[in-house]
Amino acid sequence: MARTLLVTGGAGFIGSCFVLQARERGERVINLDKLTYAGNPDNLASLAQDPDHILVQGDIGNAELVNWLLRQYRPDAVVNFAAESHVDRSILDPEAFVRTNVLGTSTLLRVVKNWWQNLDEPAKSSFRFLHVSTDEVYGALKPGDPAFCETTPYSPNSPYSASKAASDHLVRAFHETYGLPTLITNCSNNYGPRQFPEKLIPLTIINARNNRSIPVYGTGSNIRDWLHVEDHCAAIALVLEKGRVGESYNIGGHSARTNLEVVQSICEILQQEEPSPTMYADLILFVTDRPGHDFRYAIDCSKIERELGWKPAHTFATGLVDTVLWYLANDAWVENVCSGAYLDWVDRNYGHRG
Ligand code: NAD
Ligand code: TDX
Repeated sequence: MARTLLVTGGAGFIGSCFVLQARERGERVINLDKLTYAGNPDNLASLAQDPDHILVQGDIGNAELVNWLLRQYRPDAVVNFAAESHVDRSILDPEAFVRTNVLGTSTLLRVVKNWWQNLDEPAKSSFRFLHVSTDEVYGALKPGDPAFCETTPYSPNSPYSASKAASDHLVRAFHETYGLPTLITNCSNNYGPRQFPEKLIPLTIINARNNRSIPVYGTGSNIRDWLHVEDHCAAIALVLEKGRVGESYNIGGHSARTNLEVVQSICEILQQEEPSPTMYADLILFVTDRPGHDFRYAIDCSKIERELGWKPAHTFATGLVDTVLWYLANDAWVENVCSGAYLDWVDRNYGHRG
């Protein structure tokens, strides 16, 4: 029988990509998603008639619901994407991040652990709980520092990364204390189709196309390592299949760029695809920096490459072109997510930056 996965947060940007890939592999997916502003069933429109994708609206912190789903569907693995994911929102409302990322993950772990303890062999030893985390838990690097590896001490700087770090520690503790067969992945900045436009790359594409200014925090010299979402999800599937229980795996794209380089590249691609009489790059506006803005992230992903044979399939150059083309071709998706609630956010985050 095909494997069953309980995926949480599977209507978001990365989770939906993982769900689509899982269905291509023939796995049955139970998708538990609260459908916050970031959760979008349109991301899964191609699965609307698929009986092996079951979308359940609900919270990972709802113990009764999670318990019922486990008993009803008996998943072979839980893959936890559910989170509040935007650093700027965590600066304006940290508690929402503690509620889902810390308390929600804690409840999910407890309920899954209680259910797992009563499984018979071989289901018990083959079960996996995979937690999707971020490179931001390691803190910020200075220009010449070596890239983050799995043994780099945690040193989170934003309420978002602190809440993700706390959830990683809980996952680790459930393995050490109860023997729950856990795995953690820590990845760098994702990009690709269906990313909510609060994040730098889709925000830049959408603002430029609408002739609105492109806000670059500070001087634009902060560095991120960009990973295509499909490469990230392929890596998660590999860790789920072959990763060593109790371990964590870093996943990166070998594509470190300054924010200004990223924004300028997008403007060049747009100029090529939809030439504008005024240059898109003229829309770049340097605005007040993000408080506590991490200067640089870089991922050493030699462990997953060496142990599991993973390599990213996309280069940033082609991946970025494909991403811009996806946004150009999907006006209806863009219009749908740029709703009233999103406009409120734009006002709250950018209104005071000048
Ligand atoms: P996203 O914000 O696009 O999606 C998050 C999803 O979780 C949404 O569908 C939302 O409705 C759902 N959700 C939120 N709270 C929930 C709750 N309490 N119960 C159930 N569902 C809930 O985020 P994303 O970019 O797809 O990120 C997915 C995961 O990957 C997160 O854990 C994030 O920390 C991690 N991550 C993201 C990136 C990135 O670059 N986007 C990088 C590293 C790690
Ligand atoms: O308007 C903007 N202007 C700007 O200069 C925004 C929204 C961002 N930025 C900068 C801040 C960052 O240095 O661009 C960089 C990328 O910003 P985000 O897209 O907000 O991502 P980041 O803060 O790096 O975090 C992302 O990667 C790690 C995800 O949102 C996290 O969920 C993930 O864990």
